[in-house]
Order: sequence, then structure tokens, then C-alpha cells
Amino acid sequence: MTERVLIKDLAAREDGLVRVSGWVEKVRDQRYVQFVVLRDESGAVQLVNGGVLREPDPENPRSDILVPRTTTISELTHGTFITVTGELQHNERVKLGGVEIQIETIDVVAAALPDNPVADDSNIDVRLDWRFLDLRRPEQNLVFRVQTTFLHALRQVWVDRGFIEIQTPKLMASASESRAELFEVEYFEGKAFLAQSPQFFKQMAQAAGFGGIFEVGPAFRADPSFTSRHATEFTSVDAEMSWIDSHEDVMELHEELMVAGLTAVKEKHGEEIKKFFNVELEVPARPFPRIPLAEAKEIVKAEGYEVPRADADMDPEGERRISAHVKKKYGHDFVFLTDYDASIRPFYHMRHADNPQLTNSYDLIYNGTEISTGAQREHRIDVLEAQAVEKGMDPKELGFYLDFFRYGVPTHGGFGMGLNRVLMLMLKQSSIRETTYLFRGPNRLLP
Ligand code: AMO
Repeated sequence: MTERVLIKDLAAREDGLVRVSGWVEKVRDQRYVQFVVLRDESGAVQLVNGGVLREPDPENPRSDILVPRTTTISELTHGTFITVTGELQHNERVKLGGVEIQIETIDVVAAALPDNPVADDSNIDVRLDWRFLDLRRPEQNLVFRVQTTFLHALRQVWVDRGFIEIQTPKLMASASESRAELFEVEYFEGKAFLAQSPQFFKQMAQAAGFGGIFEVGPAFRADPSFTSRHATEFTSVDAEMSWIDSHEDVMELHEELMVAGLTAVKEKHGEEIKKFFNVELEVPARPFPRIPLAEAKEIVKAEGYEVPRADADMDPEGERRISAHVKKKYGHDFVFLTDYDASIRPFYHMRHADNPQLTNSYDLIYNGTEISTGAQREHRIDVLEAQAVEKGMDPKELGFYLDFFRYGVPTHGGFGMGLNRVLMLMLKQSSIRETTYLFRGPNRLLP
């Protein structure tokens, strides 16, 4: 049997017999000719039945008639999966890729029910209910091809730098970020918590002498909000590295990763991104602008917006405004906000040597929204312990973590980055629901 050809490879082939498989997207049933638009994971092609004369058969002088219509084609429902063999023909007049296939055989592999539950204009909840059908749309497929390319490029940077990939446990005995937003699960006779971040275990790798490490894995937050940027489970891209002088070293790694990721995505998918999302992808210049948080608040205030609480983090409107300011002033889509107040940072962030009010930390903002938090970590056990107590953490519960710092640990730092947010902001999507394979929120556990 002829080998299956991916639709994207048809144009480069010579005319002749081919076999393709895919979903029926459209059927146009005319009097003398039938058309099917067939889509596979790589593209779409037009199939044709009829409209051509057969080679006259000397045995049967009446055989040079039009190819007959078939009811098989008339009855093909949208979404039915078929395998087709036929003659590939290049034809400049065919808008869809300049080729078409004259059908010889059709094999219906799996028929689709005629009532398609999701349409192009269905709302996001209907689309998420039927996510497997929604994901068949080429722009949705593109999101995950972009994600693959992006992560591949990041991994390349880490591997080139000698970083080790780790997988940390998602079942934990304690909170990893804060007591708020913590999922508790039954665990035999006791209870466990779902990891909010690989934070403690990526730091453990520094005490273990791994040097640089990275992880791409799930993180869980019992966050009841219904915003466009929060999920109860998301993919966290984490890195941690030893022997740093300050969070500046972490920011440099972070920049290198973003530039590598965006360069690869632009090269491979730039045209499709333009076509499907009308986004001209920009590879950022290095260094990214850096603005201390307090100064950023002054800037947005001077431009007419006051962040509600003086001692708080930027709120979403503040993030949008500082991003707009940076875009206007420096033409940059990214900005590092640095030097966060210790009161709004976790206990493990190192504080400034000359001002314990401020931390060696940053948030990375991309196109108006936070995508990442990073910091130099406190590695001196006495200081770390004191900061934990100050933040109301229970040093006994944290005992296993504090032990990492009792047997010699290098200076270190790292960051955590929400992958779904990065994709949302890169492709200018309205919500992380669009850029998460299966979104999880307060009222969504299915499918
Ligand atoms: P933080 O809590 O800021 O830092 O999280 C890091 C990044 O993870 C993403 N993120 C989320 N994405 C979707 N839904 C959520 N509910 C959600 N919560 C967070 C964001 C955010 O910037 N341990 C530190 C990181 C570190 O210092 O290494 C941490 O978890 O993009």
C-alpha cells in the first residue's frame, strides 16, 4: 500500500498516486463534481471526485463519461476521519496549496456524529468542554507547536550551559510558597499538599552540588480567582544556579533564554503567527530595561495612575502602564522590575546588604503582565531561619529545607516562570485558557 503522505509535503511531490489521511473539514457536493477539504495535523488539501473524463476503455466505448458522484462523499460528516488514495495533481488555480487529489478510493476510518458541538464562534467554555475538537483548529494547533519550539530552544541554552534537568515531587509535606493558595490532599492516614512551586527542591539541588538545574513541570495554586492569567494548575518553567554574585546573574540567564526562545519561534513560526494571530513577533534586544519597583510606581503615578497600596506589588493595571511606558520609551516588550520590598517577598529571598527593607529580587513583565519571579536566595542559615520566623513560617515544618543550608551551600538564585502566560502574551491571546492544553480553574476539572 502507498505510504501515507502529510498534507504539508504534497506540494513538493510530483504528480502521481498518493495516500492521505485526515478529517473532513468541508464537503461541496455539486452536480458533476464533488469537493472535500481534508485536514491533517500539517495542513489542508482539496480532494476532488468527478469533473474529469476517464481514459476511454477500448472494450467499452461509453466509458469516457464523467466520473459518477458517490453518496459516500455526500454523506461525509464534518470531522469524519478518512483515508484517501488518488492522483495528486498540481494546479495553480487551486487556492488551497496549488494541488488537489483526484479521489480513487475512500476509506471511512471513523465517522463523526453530524451535530458538531463546537463552532468557530462558540464561547470559550463550550470550546473547553470540547477541547479535543477545538484543538483541531489550525491556530490552536499552532499554539502548541510554538510551545514545543520555545521549550526546545530554552532546553538548548540550559544544556549548552551544562545545566541538569530535574523532576521534583508534586506531593509535599509542607507549603512551598505560602499557606494561602494551598491544595491539601488526603495521604493515607495523614495529609499532603500539592506543590505550589519546585522552589525548595530546586534549591536542594544547589546544596547537592548540581550547579545549574532546570525543571518544566506542573504547579498547583488553590487560587479562587477567575482572571485571564490565573489557573489552579499551570506549567512552571524553573531554573536555579549556583555561584552567583547577585540576582543580576539570574536576570542575564533569563534574558538569554527569552531571546533564544523567541528567536527560534520567530524563525520557525513567524509567518504562521502573523497569519493566524496577526502578531509580528519581536525578538527582544539585550539588556532588557530594569526599573526598581519603587521607581516604577513613581513613573505610573506621574502618568496618572496610583498603585492602590504603597507597600504592595504592582497591580495588573500598574503592570500594563509600566509596560506601555517602557514600550514607548525604549521600544521594549520586556521589563525587569527589581528591588522588591521584603514585606511582599517570600522569606527565602536575600535582602540587600545595606538595606534589609529591599530584596535581591525581580519580576519580569512581558507585554503588560508578570510572567516570572526571580531572586538571589538567602543561603546563610541563621539569616534564613530568622527571615522564616519573621514571616510566620514554622521552622519545625521547614526543618527538612533548612537542613539544606547547614552543610555548606553555594550562593545561588533562580526564577520561576508561568509557561501558559508567556504563550498568552507572546501570541496576544485574551486568556491562558487559549494557551493551556487543558485549563484547570476553580470550576473546571473536565475534560
Ligand atoms: P511566583 O509565585 O511569582 O514565584 O510564580 C512564578 C510565576 O508562575 C506563574 N504563576 C501562575 N500562572 C498561572 N496561574 C497561577 N495561579 C499562577 N501563579 C503563578 C506566573 C508567575 O510569575 N518560587 C517562585 C519563583 C522563584 O523565585 O524561583 C514562585 O513560585 O507567571
